[in-house]
Amino acid sequence: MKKIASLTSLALFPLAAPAALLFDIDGPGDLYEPRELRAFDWAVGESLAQGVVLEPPGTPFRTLAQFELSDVLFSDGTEPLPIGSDGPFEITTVITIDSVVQARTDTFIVYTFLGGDVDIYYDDLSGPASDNADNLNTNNGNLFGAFGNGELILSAEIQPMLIGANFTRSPDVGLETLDQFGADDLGVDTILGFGAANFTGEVDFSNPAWFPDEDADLTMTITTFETPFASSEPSGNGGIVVDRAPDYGGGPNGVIQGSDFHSESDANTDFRERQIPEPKPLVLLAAGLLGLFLWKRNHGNNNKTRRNRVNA
Ligand SMILES: [Ca+2]
Ligand SMILES: [Ca+2]
Ligand SMILES: [Ca+2]
Repeated sequence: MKKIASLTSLALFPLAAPAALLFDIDGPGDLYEPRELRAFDWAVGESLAQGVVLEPPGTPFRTLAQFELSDVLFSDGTEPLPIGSDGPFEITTVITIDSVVQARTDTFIVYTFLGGDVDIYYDDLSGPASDNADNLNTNNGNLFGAFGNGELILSAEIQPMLIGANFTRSPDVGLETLDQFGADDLGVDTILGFGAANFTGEVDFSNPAWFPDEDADLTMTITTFETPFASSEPSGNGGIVVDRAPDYGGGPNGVIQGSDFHSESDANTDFRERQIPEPKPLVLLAAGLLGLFLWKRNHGNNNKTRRNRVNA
């Protein structure tokens, strides 16, 4: 009887391990096959927190962020993807986060997530050149929508979170040029600072040609919100993400109350198969572990147990 219980526990262990989630980089295309997905590593992109600058606690606001995928981490290796002006395809994401200012000091701000959406697109670049999320094109007026077009391959709903993000303003330093990537294309100064965000998303749509498994969840980490832009080209004249160009309020970035805050950002996304809690297997697992414990105590660990008693 005890042996049966211990065998049951061993048989249940695979259920406790993270399940593999399959991903096919080019969906129905022939270049790639489905492999076990671990994570997406996005290229440096950008975020725009709309109307939040210097607003007091309790103020709701929306943050938009956009990234192009640069590396796919599979269980058997990493697959680098073409980015920028390189084809033949691109995978991009557009993120909408609704938040509220939770607390702030002169140099530190924390935000609470109310919700939001993550949409991921596969674009075969068969549309106009302006559909290409090439940051070098971002200041010629063509960026608008480049990160949010193509075929929707995954959509997730951001879960509310008490403390979701933070931003620290570097104290005692003056303003700098916001666009320090190549030429200054924006002509805007900025305060200096950095922040981060972390949230989970419940996938409410996945395209089976790219994600053959039905139920997936993800954890998204925006590892940095940072000024100035030092390693990627900010979009400006062409607008950012969904609906409009940055509004600096006529002053430097991060200075005029009620204006947008524009920052360079980096992000990655971890994927996992959805784990639906089922009490019954957990009870069985507990019973199995108890059985294994009793069996080992009565057999394998007898000598050790006696020795410990002597030492004590
Ligand atoms: Ca394929
Ligand atoms: Ca695109
Ligand atoms: Ca530039």
